[in-house]
Amino acid sequence: QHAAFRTDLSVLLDQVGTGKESLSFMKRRIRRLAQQWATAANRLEAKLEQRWRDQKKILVHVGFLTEESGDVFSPKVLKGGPLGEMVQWADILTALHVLGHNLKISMSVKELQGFLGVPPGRGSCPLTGPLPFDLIYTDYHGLQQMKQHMGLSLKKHKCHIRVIDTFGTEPAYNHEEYATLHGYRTNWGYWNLNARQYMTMFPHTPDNSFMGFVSEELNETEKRSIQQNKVNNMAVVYGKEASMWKQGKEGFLQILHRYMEVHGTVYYETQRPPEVPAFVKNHGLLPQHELQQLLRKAKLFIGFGFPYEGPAPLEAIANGCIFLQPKFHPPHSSLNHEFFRGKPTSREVSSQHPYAEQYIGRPHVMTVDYNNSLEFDSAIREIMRTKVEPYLPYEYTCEGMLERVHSYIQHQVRFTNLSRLGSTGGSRITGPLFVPLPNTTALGWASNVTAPPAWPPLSSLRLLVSQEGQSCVEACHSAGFICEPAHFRFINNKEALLEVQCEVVDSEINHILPAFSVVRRECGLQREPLLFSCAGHSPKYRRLCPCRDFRRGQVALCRDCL
Ligand code: U2F
Repeated sequence: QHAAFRTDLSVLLDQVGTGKESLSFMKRRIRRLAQQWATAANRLEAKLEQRWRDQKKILVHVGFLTEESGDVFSPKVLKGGPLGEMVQWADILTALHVLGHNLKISMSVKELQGFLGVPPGRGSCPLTGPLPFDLIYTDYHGLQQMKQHMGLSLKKHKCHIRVIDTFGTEPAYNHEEYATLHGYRTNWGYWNLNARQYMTMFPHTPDNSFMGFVSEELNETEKRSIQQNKVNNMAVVYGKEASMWKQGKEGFLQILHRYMEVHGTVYYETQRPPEVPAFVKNHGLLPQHELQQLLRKAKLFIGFGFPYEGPAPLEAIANGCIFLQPKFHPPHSSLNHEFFRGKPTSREVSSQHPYAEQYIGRPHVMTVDYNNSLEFDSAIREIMRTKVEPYLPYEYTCEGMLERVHSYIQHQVRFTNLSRLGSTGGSRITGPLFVPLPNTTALGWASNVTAPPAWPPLSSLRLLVSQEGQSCVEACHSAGFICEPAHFRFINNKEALLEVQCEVVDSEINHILPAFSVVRRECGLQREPLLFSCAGHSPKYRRLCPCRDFRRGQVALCRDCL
């Protein structure tokens, strides 16, 4: 059946259910953005020109909101607890509904069992028959619950699963045996999925798929009125929980206060939290739409280093604020910071919000060393002088999110075929892929590999060689491309190594491969497709990197990807 776009969200709102603050928060959000989604649906529909889209049977099982996982988030919704995850789930549900799919939503193990075909009350009998869904979106908690329910048959149905995973999971952590043997085992990883089945909140490591969320969009009239009504000396502090204001913040708050009126939206019960200085005008935790109003007036939205990578800075920038945030030197990661410890990634977080830093940047975003009071002081003065327009990257608009989710659903269907590397049939790749670029050695590549039709299409592939110690994420990025893990299978061969003078070509299980050592003239190919990794790097190796082009403002999609 064809998936017809939907602009009426009432059925979805009924499906979300009631009885918890988290659900009420999500429903308020869905209602508030309904018009914006409808407009986006109409635009994408026109853009796709009647193209056939399969209607999929989709189960969304939100594991972290189930009682069985402890649901620590719901009670904190009105108390300054994390809301980013709920923002994202609300938007995922809306996107799937608007795209016209056949949606079932589960927020408890009982509902999960019901949907997977075991009558409630019969306990956790393993699911044996065929899976009644084409796709299941869940999270790590939900995955654990599905394993308990489905037993061994989870393995068989694995390719249908998508895991919403805020900070991302790198391939080395995802491969159970490899993770266990090489010190990458964490509480979360090791599910042996294809790393692209993990879907993140921001485009972190391209090994995962970027799911994202949306932010409020403004029309031209609103943009103009915002610019006219900006209060040049008004700052809003990023941090809805008192603990985010703790320790060592007084110094730069004092500097800030010298120039600006400081506002906060910190949750409190009866009196001002002691962490929040008296000169701060604290509004208490605001409903989302009231926060947006506050941001429309403010000139500056200022981060103190936590929370990491949340939605709020994008909302602030979309409402015409400049986002000022601390640079992390050295970067924070699971190796050196409590918050990231045990997360299945070694990603180095270079500031409070690397996406804002790297994808948006000046004039909307300023990333400075907060320990240097001169630098901090001059940043504040620069911000007061600078005029900016409200800005929202296309990938965080409703249309951008619909476009991306649509593409994933229609095209990301090949996860089961990984082990059939080098199989015959499908499109034949010929001709050189040659990228003459500074700092990266260009390789002429003229192999006759045959492979199944690829998505992203092969026309997007650019082969690069990284520097020693450089990951493919960095190598591709520095050349204006993005690493594309789906293309690894096309470059993991001797032909791609043609211009490298290898004395030996080995094939091994190591997440750095394909790569070569210049000193030892050794080349290595990857033997385990699950370990193809954009993120991997090693000081001794130069890596072979499958890069691809991308659409401006929509990094998840290549130019010919839609
Ligand atoms: C991130 O979660 P947070 O919830 O801490 O992220 P924020 O950026 O602070 O805000 C999430 C939403 O909270 C809303 C705001 C954002 O959409 O509109 N909000 C509000 O409604 N009222 C207010 O007064 C202030 C904010 C991240 F998303 C999570 O994945 C992480 O777990 C967490 C920790 O790093 O940070």
